[in-house]
This record gives sequence, structure tokens and C-alpha cells, in this order.
Amino acid sequence: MSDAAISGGQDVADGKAWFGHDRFGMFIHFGLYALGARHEWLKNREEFTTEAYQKYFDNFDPDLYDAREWARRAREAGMKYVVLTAKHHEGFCLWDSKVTDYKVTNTPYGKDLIGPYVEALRAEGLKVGFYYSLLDWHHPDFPIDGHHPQRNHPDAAKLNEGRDVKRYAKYMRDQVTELLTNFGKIDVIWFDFSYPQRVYKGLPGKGRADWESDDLMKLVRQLQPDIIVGDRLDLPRDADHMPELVTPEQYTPRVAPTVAGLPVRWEACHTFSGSWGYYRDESSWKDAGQLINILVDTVSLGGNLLMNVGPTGRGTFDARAIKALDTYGEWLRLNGRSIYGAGPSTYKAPNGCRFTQKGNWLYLHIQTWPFRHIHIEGLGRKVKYAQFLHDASELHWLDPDAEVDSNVGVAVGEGILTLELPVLKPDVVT
Ligand code: JFZ
Repeated sequence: MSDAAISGGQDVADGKAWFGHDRFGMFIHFGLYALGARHEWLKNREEFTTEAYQKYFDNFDPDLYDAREWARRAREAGMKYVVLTAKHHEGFCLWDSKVTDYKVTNTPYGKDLIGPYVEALRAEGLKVGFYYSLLDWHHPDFPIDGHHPQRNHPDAAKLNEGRDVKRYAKYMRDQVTELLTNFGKIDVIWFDFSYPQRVYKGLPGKGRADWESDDLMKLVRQLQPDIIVGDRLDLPRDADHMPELVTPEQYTPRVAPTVAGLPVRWEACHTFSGSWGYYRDESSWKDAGQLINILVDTVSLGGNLLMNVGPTGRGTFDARAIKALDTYGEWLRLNGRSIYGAGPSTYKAPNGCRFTQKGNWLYLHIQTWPFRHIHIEGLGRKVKYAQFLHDASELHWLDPDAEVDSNVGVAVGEGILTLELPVLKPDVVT
């Protein structure tokens, strides 16, 4: 299978080809909201004023932050790149930005978080990504809109007088320049997000005209020619303007996403428990089977998976996150060959199964364990050898022209391969 097929059909004979090969990355949502420990949108949902939110800034001290530990955990989970929220919607910056005071170096912690992060990822052989929020609930020039915490303020329209979105767009370019100049080669940048059609109580939404997305994009290209740019800048999207990275969020697409009918590079992003930011009391943590299925489903459709961790206010991954990461690490150690460098197959997987393919190796992911047999259409007389991946134990099968085994009880259909399985599912992660 060619690189093009692996990446979802796009021509990737460039510095971005690693992406479609690596398949699995870590998202990290870290900011002041970690202290609220109840979702990264809390300032918005609870309609905090900036003054009321200041308590998190004044108490921000992730004293246990160890970038090497984050990077090591990502690598051991089988992840190949990491994308960290350099700035999320709350506007707080994790680096020593020269164009704002609302930054980590002015908190009790007092140190830059981004430099050590970048260095640690490189030391572990991981690619480096930044998430940068287009929304900013702190910046004085960001006009209040339907996604702003002050959207219901009786004088919202009045408060908007003097807010100059052009100045805000310039601020973003200055910050992106810092991020893409001061930390060496950056591999991914994730802008989030646009909502030009959203009007709320007469307050218009924002899109490319507000962000000045064309200029922002030009700047990014100029500073980091090989960087992969996420698709939430509200840029035109058609056959002549293919996005570089389509980003479905918290769902697995039914089929591989396309733009103008053409295949496109894409990455699903998911959470362990629903929230992106650390949420202490959330109980909806996905189990091991769901975690593995999300990865397999995504790669079987030619996409990447960006799986999120929300570190605690101390700067650590909590025990539940570590357990989930270990699930991936253990599974990928045994089954990574079916993920890295693999992509979709043209064969149709049987019910309860998914296929991934790499060259002449076809990987059958059995998500629902059947009783003794799986019948696979289109594979009859095509298979030379079959084995379990986790332990390389040989598997037997019946081809259409094989002697019909009376125990199987099926005259195997034309073109169908019947795979024989142990009655008991082998005791592996999933
Ligand atoms: C965004 C953020 O708001 C969220 O906090 C997180 O960072 C996630 C990865 O990205 O979530 C969105 C963005 C856009 C939409 C929905 C959720 N949208 O356009 O429907």
C-alpha cells in the first residue's frame, strides 16, 4: 500500500508524511481551568467575570509539572506526537509571551511551561504540536459574542464599544509568531475555532474576517513550512482549497471524511471521560475496550487519533488517566503493527470486526468475539498464512475449495474464507 493510501489518499510526498504513518497522538488541555476541576469551559458556563476568575491565576502553581514525565507517558502509551494548549479560550498563556501579562510566568509558578515541554518531547522522539485558541475570554479587544462568558451582560453591546477585533487579530499573529519562532521546529498547529453564523442576542459570531485567517495562515506557512495546520480557521473548503487536517471531535465518523468528494487527511480527537480539562468528579470514563475500539475504528477509516489528557492543577496525570494510557501502551506493544504505517483496507470487514492493512498484511480486529468461526467475504483463496498478532500463534482457515469440514457445517461460499477461532477469547487487553 502506498503512502497516499495510508494518509487517506492525499499526496503526502512532503515533510508531513509522518502524520499518516504515526496515527496516534496525545492532546493535552492544561490551563487555569485545571484548578476549577470542572471543565475547561467553566468560565463561560458559569458566566464568570474576569475578576471572579482571577483566583485561579493567583493560585496557579503546578509544582509537580515534569515535562519529561508527560513525554515519557505519551511515548509509553504508543503515542507519537503531542498537542498542548498553549492558550485555550480563557486566554491564559503557558509561555512567557511578550504581548500579554496574562501568562504563566506571572503566576505563583513563575516559569515557562512550553520550553520544557518542547524539549522533553524531542528527547523522547515525539513530534511537537500546539493548540492555539482563536477565542479569548480575557483579551480586552475580543468582542463579546455568543460564546463569551459575558454574553448575557445587560450592557454587552455597550461593553463592546472600543473593542477592536483588528487589534486582537494582530495580537494573535504576534503570539503565533512567538510560538513558531522561539521553540524550534513545530510539527502541528491546531487553531480553535470559528462560528461565523452564530448570532446571539444581536452579538455576531466570528470567522475568517475576524481572525484574518488568510494572513494568519500565510504567517504560519512562512515560519514553519512543514507544519500541519488544523482546519478550524474558517478558510474556504473546496477542491481548490483542501484543508490540511480535518478534525472531527468526540465522535467516530461513519465513513472517512471527504472535502468536495476528495479524500483528506483527518484526525479524530477524543477524551477519556468527556471533558478536555481536568474534571475531578466526572464518572463517565471510557473502559479499555472502548479506548481500543476508538483507535482501531479511526485507523480502519484512514484517520489519526488524538487522545486527550487533562492534567491536574499540580501538573500531574491523575491515576485514571495513567490507567487509560497504560491500556493503550500495553495493547500497542502487542498490536502496534496493525496501527503504525497501516490504513484502511479495500476488503469489507465482517460484522463486529474492523480491518486495517499494511502492504500485504491484513489485520482483522475482532471487536465482538464470535463462536468459533468468522466468515470473511472476498478473501477466499487469497490468504497464505494467518496468525494472532498478540502471540504469533498460527490460525487455521477454510477456503472455498477446501474439503468441507462437517463440524463447520457450512459449505464455504464462493470467495469466502472461514477463519477458525478458539472458543475462548485469548486473555489480552481486548
Ligand atoms: C473545542 C473547544 O471548545 C474545546 O474546549 C476543546 O478544546 C475542543 C478540542 O475543541 O470544542 C469545540 C469546538 C467547536 C465546536 C464544538 C466544540 N463546534 O464548532 O461545534
